[in-house]
Amino acid sequence: MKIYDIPGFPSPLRIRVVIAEKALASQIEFIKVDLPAAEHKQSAFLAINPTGTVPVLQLDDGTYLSECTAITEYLDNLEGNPTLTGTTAKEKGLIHMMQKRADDQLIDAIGIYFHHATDGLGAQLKPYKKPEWSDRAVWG
Ligand SMILES: N[C@@H](CCC(=O)N[C@@H](CS)C(=O)NCC(=O)O)C(=O)O
Repeated sequence: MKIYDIPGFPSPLRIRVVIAEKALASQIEFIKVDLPAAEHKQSAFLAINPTGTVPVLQLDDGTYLSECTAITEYLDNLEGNPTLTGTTAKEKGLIHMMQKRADDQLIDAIGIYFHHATDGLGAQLKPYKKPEWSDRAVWG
């Protein structure tokens, strides 16, 4: 398997934690995507993930999986302990609920604030900024 990501960014870090917890590092090759140089907005990368974000997991059969929740679920369903996404119906439901809440109400809100209320990744990568959106991110 291959992971397209860049060290030090929050979403790639989420998956690196999963890989560490599941002890899968020896099975994964990391491919660095140069975000500051906007490599993730070029056609070659958009062909593997049209949303233009990292991380992306490439399976050995060539399938590409993006979105941290989907990658986490895939890796968790491979063999090995611990189980991260639940074993019973109740655990799976509760963990899915908390991941969705964390994404929608925390991580997305921080991202909106970062990209629109600060310089973020720079004008070249995010030319469109709407500072008022950061109020929505902070105050709900
Ligand atoms: N919903 C996505 C979000 C991924 C994401 O926003 N990744 C950031 C890095 S932390 C990214 O690629 N940002 C580049 C950009 O937005 O231009 C996921 O869960 O994987």
